[in-house]
This record gives sequence, structure tokens and C-alpha cells, in this order.
Amino acid sequence: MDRIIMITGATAGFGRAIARKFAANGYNIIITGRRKERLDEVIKELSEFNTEILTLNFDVRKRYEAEAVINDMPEKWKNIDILVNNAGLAVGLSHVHDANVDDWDRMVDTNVKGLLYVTRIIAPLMVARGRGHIFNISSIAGTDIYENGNVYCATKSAVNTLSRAMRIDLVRHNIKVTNIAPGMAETEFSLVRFKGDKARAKSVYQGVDALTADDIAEVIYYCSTLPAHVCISDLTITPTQQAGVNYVARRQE
Ligand code: NDP
Ligand code: 8X3
Repeated sequence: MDRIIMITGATAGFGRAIARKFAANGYNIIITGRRKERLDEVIKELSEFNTEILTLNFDVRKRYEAEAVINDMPEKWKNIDILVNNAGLAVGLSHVHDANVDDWDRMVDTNVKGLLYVTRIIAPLMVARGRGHIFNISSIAGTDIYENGNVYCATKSAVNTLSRAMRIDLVRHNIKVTNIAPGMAETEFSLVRFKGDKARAKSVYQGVDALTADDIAEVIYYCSTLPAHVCISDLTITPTQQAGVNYVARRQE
């Protein structure tokens, strides 16, 4: 099989756009996510491209489920060239002393442990082939800590550290690792963070031409097309109107 990319969390937002971008460029795509009906939707959406799609329906927080589903893939799909560890979320926005502990668990289990579980399964396949490229989706929140962001920021700081650690551990195996740190991007992210409150989610992007999922897909595709000897290790991308989490030049509307 020709080039293969696996994207976790491809039922929405960045993941879905990345799937589309790579499908349009001839990659065979493995898409994952918890929402089965959304995975089916993405298959339909990508059917216009002359490429093969495999869907894996699992929750990255469930280690044994992830192992079973991925190990069960047909052998031809295991020659993964690119892994995008994208599945992730923020839930809630509260001070540490009154936050919902279940929200913390969801963020740590998804953003940190889930990313590790998937990497632990796919990285050995890349090591065995002597090549590969792993993208970890972090956030500017990983370095730019903000009030009420506590655990979300901590999970993305962990992603930054893990990207660096992966780069070091995998360098002798010819595996590239790229840490992507986006700023404000309008996807389902804020809807998830505010537990379905559409008005609150919308207000986050008021007066800002936020990044789109397609912008992130473009950047990842660019990084993946560089010559074999070139690796972008860290990349921060924000809207032009955003200089940091708390420095946003909003238009008055
Ligand atoms: P979306 O909410 O639009 O998409 C998130 C994706 O992650 C969905 O496909 C969802 O699929 C998947 N996902 C969430 N939890 C799990 C899980 N437990 N198991 C498997 N898949 C899961 O958000 P974005 O596209 O914006 O976010 C993608 C990544 O980018 C996240 O890691 C986020 O932290 C990061 N990010 C986002 C920014 C933004 O402003 N939007 C900025 C910086 C970073 P399903 O629900 O079907 O499982
Ligand atoms: C998402 C960006 O600023 O909402 O990671 O934390 S922010």
C-alpha cells in the first residue's frame, strides 16, 4: 500500500480537515474517533478522492480497547508513515478550588494518557520500518498558562514535554516528531469545553478571524512534505489577531 496516515479524533475539527487534506493528496487514511456515525460521515465525505479509508472506532482513553482495535487492523494498514495524535479536549473553565474533578480526569486521560497509549502502539511499527513522522497536537495553552485553564494547560505542557521526549528517543530510528501548538481555532472545541453551550462557545471567537481547521491541516501537510533530512520540531500558529492567550486584538462588533 502507498503512503498511510493515521489521525486520532478525525470525526470533527482539525482531525477531519487533516484527513481531507491528505486524502486529496493521495494518502490512504486511518481515521479514529468515538462517534461511529461521524466516522461513517467522513468516509462518505472522502469518497470523492481516489484513496482507501479505514475507520477505527475506539476511545483513546481505553488502553486495552485501543490495543485490540489497532492490532486487529489488516497487516497492510500497519505500514503507517504519519501518526497525528490529535484527539483531545478541554472540559470546563474553573479555578482549581472549585473545578469538577471528572472534567480533570477526562482531560488528563484523553490528552496525555490517550496520546501515550496510541503512540506506544504505533511507534514500534515505525521503529521496525526505520522511518515515520509523529505529529502531536499541543496548544499555546501548554506554555501560556491562563486563569481557569489549570488542568487543560497542564495536559498541553505534558504534550510539549512528550514531543521533546519522543524526538530524543526516536531520533536514532529516523522518526520525525513535530509538536504543533495552535492558538484560537473555531471547531467544536469550545462547544465541548462549555458542554454544549453554543452562545458561550461562539463568544470565544467574537471579533476575531480565528484559525480554521483547514489552516492546521495545511500546516501539517507542509511539514510532512519537507525533504527527508528536514524536521520541524516545534510550530506555533495563531490567528494574526492573537499574540498570546490574553493578547487578542478583537474587532469591535
Ligand atoms: P474538536 O472538538 O472539533 O475535535 C476533537 C476530536 O477529538 C473529535 O474528533 C473527537 O472525536 C476526538 N476525541 C475527543 N475525545 C476523544 C477520545 N476520548 N477518544 C477518541 N477521540 C476523541 O476539537 P479540535 O479539532 O479543535 O481539537 C483537536 C485538538 O487540537 C485537541 O487536542 C485540542 O486540544 C487541540 N487544540 C485545539 C485548539 C482550538 O482552539 N480549537 C487550539 C489548540 C489546540 P469523538 O468525539 O468522535 O471521539
Ligand atoms: C486551545 C486554545 O486558548 O482555548 O488549546 O486554550 S485555548
